[in-house]
Amino acid sequence: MGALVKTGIFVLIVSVCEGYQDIWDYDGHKLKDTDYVSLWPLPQKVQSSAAAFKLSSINFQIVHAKGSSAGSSCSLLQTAFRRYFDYIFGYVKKQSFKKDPKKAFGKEVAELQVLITSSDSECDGYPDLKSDESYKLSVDQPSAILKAPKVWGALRGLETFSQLVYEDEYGSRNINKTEVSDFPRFAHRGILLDTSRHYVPLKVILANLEAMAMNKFNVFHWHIVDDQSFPYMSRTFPDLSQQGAYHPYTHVYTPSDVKMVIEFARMRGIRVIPEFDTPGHTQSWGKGQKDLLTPCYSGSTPTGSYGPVNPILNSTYDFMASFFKEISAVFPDAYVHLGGDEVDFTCWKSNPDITKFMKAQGFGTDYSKLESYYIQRLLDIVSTTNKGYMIWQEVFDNGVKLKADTLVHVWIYGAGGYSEELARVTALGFHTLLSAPWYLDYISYGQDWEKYYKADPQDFKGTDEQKKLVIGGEACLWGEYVDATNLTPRLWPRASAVSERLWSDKSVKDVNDAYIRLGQHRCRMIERGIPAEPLFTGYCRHEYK
Ligand code: CP6
Repeated sequence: MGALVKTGIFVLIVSVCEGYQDIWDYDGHKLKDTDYVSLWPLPQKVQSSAAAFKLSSINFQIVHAKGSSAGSSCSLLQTAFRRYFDYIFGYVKKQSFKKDPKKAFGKEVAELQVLITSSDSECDGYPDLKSDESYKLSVDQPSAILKAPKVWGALRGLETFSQLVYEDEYGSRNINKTEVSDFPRFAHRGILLDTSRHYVPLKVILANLEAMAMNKFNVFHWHIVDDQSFPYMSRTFPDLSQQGAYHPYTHVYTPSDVKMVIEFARMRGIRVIPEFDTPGHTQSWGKGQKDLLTPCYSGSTPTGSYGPVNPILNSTYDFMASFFKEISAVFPDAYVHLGGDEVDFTCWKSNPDITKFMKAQGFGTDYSKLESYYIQRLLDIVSTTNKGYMIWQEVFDNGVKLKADTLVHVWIYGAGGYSEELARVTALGFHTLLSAPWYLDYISYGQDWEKYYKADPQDFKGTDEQKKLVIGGEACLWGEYVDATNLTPRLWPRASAVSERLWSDKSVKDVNDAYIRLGQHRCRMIERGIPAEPLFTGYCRHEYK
């Protein structure tokens, strides 16, 4: 198998044998496997030349440029400098004893200057849907320069800079003269993790936030509770986790755990959007909150089991008002995800009080009207907390009246795919994001990353105006078959396919080229301590840490 790889102004000829890559330049010189081609996701514009410079761990520094609006008081950048310095020189100690003959003569990049150009760097703020993540990077000697309007772009540029550094055969660090100009194609690039079907320890969540930053993802959609367990420790309603978590002390996220996740994410330019899914998927809520769920009946007697949230009691809405008041204070993001998916009507149908209510409201036997009634009231409650909301597509499908800034999350991969739904949602002027092609908990034999890579959120019939309403997408890792033992390798590098689709230009779709870069990106994640699974046969230079 052979492929042409275009990296900026140079064309490299690549031959692939059993997954391991030998890469040759246009003159027939063999390049090291890490040269040139390991950028992921591919920046909007890269121009690189063959001129290589050295980086030495003794001399090299990442510094604030003169005139930057962020200085050493910006801990977000200070800690990012430290993190990327460590990633760049991660294997220095394992240098071979062979002398590098070129070393004495080679030109060196002695510093990376980081310049925040806008008067407000946003160093102490939270990222949001409108954050500017653009940056420009110029690698030359003696200094490389990274320019970004805001710290968010600087974070993305630091990642790119670190990806340009490669190790030569003597173990020293090299970087080629390069110009990068970059910005994301979509503003919302997320990962959904489910911490209800299995508890996911804090350190696994943090490791995945770190991996997300390596892939320029910027939203952690935290599907924190569901039927199986309620690990979110609420200050207002402590019984929810006390009774509803798998274990009341060890399998919960305390207020300080939640704070840590939010701050760790912020430092990496990642938003945390919590999902509290109702009225379905709420079995665990019922354990610690009496009368919240609908009692199911067999004829005229209660069976002892419960269905979705009970939509006919005022106490339900009082509870939701206090609960979401707390949530809106704990999570700083401007959005919460309110779920609304997969509501099973069987229990509602069995309950005589509900039937009576349906009649009184004139709903007939259309239970989706009852669902809409509930969601409508919930949305009104959440609106008063000054949050925007995201909902799963069923809420839109059922004709619930939505505020104009509602984000409709498309997840159903129907017989006709998902493109008709995107067309319907955007035709009514709603913003939308896509998950339907990116259910990473689904596994199958072979290289399924290609399938994720080929899906495009703007492939549907619609006007340019409609296409602009697509804000991005999320890769979902539902937790039924996933816990701390297999979460990270199941997610990476398969989710990386989604990160390039959401960051890079629409025209970046050469699967052979992607295969080469993704293989190297995966090895880099391993070097950085993320146990990402292999794409196919082959090996990494530093597999065993
Ligand atoms: N849990 C919740 C799930 C799913 C959804 N919501 C789901 C449904 C179908 C597939 C995968 C996941 N496990 N709360 C749907 C959004 Cl194929």
